[in-house]
Amino acid sequence: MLRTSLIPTSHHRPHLLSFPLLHLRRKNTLKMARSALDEMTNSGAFDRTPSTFRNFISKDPASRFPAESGRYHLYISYACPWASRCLSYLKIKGLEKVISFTSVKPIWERTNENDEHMGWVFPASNDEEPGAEPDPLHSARSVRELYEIASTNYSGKYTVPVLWDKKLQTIVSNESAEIIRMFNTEFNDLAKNASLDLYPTSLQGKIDEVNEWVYSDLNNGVYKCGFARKQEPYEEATEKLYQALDKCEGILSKQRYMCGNSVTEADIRLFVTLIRFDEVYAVHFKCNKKLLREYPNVFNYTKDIFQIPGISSSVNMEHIKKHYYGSHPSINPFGIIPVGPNIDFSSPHDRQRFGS
Ligand SMILES: N[C@@H](CCC(=O)N[C@@H](CS)C(=O)NCC(=O)O)C(=O)O
Repeated sequence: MLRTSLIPTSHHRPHLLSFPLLHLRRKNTLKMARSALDEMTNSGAFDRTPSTFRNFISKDPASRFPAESGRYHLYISYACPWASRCLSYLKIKGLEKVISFTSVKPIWERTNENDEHMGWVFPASNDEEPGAEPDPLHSARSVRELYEIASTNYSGKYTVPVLWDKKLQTIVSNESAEIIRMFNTEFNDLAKNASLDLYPTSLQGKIDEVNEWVYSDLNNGVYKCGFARKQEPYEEATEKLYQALDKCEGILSKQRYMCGNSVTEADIRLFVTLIRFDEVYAVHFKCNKKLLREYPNVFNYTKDIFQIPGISSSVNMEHIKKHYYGSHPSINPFGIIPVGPNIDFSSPHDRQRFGS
């Protein structure tokens, strides 16, 4: 069986060569993190480990991973914001008939009887957990098993998303930021919505700039708040989080989307965090200084993105709530799921005031 190299093979994208060992040294551990709950520095701050499989699908038929209909499968969890951004792309680009997908169950379980690892697992049948399905390709019990099929010596985290190549029986990529770029451009000969470009050349500089602070202070920022084990890193992360939300509110009071008056990658990346904010992060990750609903522009904007055709089907709030409240016993030992607030993101918004 062909194995995918664990060293990034992104020779045409050299800036992506961020070898994980540097991070490991900083964390004073020679073992890679097995789960997000292990990703702590000595100061009690949360520090996310980089992804490992970094191959690219290309529209060039001669490439190792050419864009072909029916060849690739996307494994996701509806709960996970990184996986959800890939699913959002699959839907809005009209790739449902080209790339199949499967969601795991929302609550982490033991992945192997021989050790304590907790992670993503598949249901045994279609009825076990609405939205989740058994693995259609290998009947794997866990996402961990997929990584073990792809590589015999993998020792990192068993994360979703996983973009799987059915032909070479391996993982193409487990980095959502790169999977969405592939979905945006490389399948355009097969996509129903090929003309939608969420990373147009003219806006790339702007999108990259927004992505940078949105990633560190919001997407990852909520995790830094929630997983902090000391007061100081929690407060530092909270301060940056609310500065970033205030900045979004300012931008969105002047224009419909984050990079102007057309929707871009920056909006999809921001949306996956905003949609989880009041339902989960405000309570579970202690992001309660202000709620999303208290930011009129950001709140209406979240509804606006939710109502883009295809997006609402990438949001499964039941999985989202079950996962966070049920999978982090160090934060929520009894796994109680708060009953509220059940926001209706399909209700009217005021964003048409900027034009459509
Ligand atoms: N860099 C990855 C991050 C993915 C990630 O952290 N996924 C989380 C779920 S939200 C996961 O699968 N965690 C499993 C674990 O921590 O063991 C990406 O953006 O694709």
